[in-house]
Amino acid sequence: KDRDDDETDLLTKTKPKTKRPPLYKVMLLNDDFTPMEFVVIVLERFFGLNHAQAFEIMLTVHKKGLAVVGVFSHEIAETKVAQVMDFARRHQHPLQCTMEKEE
Ligand code: NFA
Repeated sequence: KDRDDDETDLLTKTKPKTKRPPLYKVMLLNDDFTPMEFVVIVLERFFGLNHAQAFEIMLTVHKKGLAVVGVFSHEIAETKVAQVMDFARRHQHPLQCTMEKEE
C-alpha cells in the first residue's frame, strides 16, 4: 500500500518521498554433491523452517536450480549468507548461498 498519500499532493503535484530500506532475497543454489539432508539441516538451522518446509524448499532448489529461502534487510541477509557459506565450507560441501536486491 502507498504510504505517501497526502492531501497536499492535490495542490502541489509533488509526492513526499518516504523511502523504506531495500529488502534482499537470499537464495540457495543447487549442485550435484551437497547431500539433500545437509541442505534440509541448513534450512532448519539458519532460516527457522520446520522439517517439512525445509524438505520442500530443498526439493525446489534440487529441481529448479535455485530458490529464494527468505527476504531480509541487507545486514540480516549478509549474515545468513555468511553463516550458510561458513557451515557448508566447514562440512566440505560446495553448497552456494547468495543474496540479491528485491525489485
Ligand atoms: N542436488 C543435490 C543432490 O542431489 C541436493 C541439493 C539440493 C544440493 C539443494 C544443493 C541444494 N544430492
